[in-house]
Amino acid sequence: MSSEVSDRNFQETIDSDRRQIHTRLAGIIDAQSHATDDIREALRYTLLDGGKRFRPLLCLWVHDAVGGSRRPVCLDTACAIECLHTYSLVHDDLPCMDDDDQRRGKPSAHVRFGEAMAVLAGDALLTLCFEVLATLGDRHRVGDRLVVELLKVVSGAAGTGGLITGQSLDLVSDRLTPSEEVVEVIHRRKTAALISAAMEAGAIVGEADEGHRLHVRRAGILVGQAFQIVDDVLDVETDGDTLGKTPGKDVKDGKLTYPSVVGIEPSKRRAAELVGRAKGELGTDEGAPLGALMDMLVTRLH
Ligand code: GRG
Repeated sequence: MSSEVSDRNFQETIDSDRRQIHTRLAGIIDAQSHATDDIREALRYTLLDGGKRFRPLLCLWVHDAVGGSRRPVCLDTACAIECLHTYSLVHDDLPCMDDDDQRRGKPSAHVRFGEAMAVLAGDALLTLCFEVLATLGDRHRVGDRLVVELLKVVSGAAGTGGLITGQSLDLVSDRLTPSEEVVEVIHRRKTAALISAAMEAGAIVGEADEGHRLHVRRAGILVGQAFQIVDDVLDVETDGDTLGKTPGKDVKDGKLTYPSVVGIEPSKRRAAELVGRAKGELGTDEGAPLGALMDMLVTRLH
């Protein structure tokens, strides 16, 4: 998996793919013909305004890296995963969860629309993910087998095998005995599972063989762990404007984080090491776009 890429090409590709993701997400919301104006506004607010689009980019770039030829199918798949990710942020911010009133540089959904509407918008986004995946065959020439594979991988990351267990452990993490192992379990479930699923989904749509898929899945877990460590470090080191959410919240809430267990500098080193191992799994050269996207994770720290 490799191809040379200059900084300019890299940025242009990211910008162009982000525009495509945005346009497709807007189309997905517009197609919700029965949505009330309130729900449509909440969907547009949460999904279309902000977000780095890291998961859909990984999905698309893995598809390209394995030599896939179904970009439009992959764009729908990537957008479905972004819907699911956005649901998790909307529900994570609720007063009964992390109680955060800022997200993506603006008031959280429940602050802007009220709690009930935020719960509904999150539910709608979660459902939308599976609707978009289940109806891939209506819009593209894809077989049921591919659709079922995608549904398996994404639901596996969304349910008790991933986000739900990660979040439920995170909620009680101030009462867990601090250790690197415990933090890693939480990170694998609440963050790495979905990032890995996004990458594996790109490999599935790109028709990678089982061996290749396994490497992609492993790389996804490593990148996902690095991503959450970086997120934890940024929570300590960055101001609210740059972060787009309330800084220092993990410490205030007594959350178990990587920096709280091993310290800031070892956390940074660990994130860089995990990204290096992920690139090794993929066989990605320094200059290849997928490797550069992973590096972007760690360079967010400088
Ligand atoms: C089931 C009620 C209910 C809630 C579930 C599943 C869940 C809530 C929360 C998932 C846990 C979670 C939010 C983990 C954090 C992962 C993470 C680092 C999110 C931030 O991702 P970025 O930085 O965000 O990619 P942007 O805004 O750029 O998309």
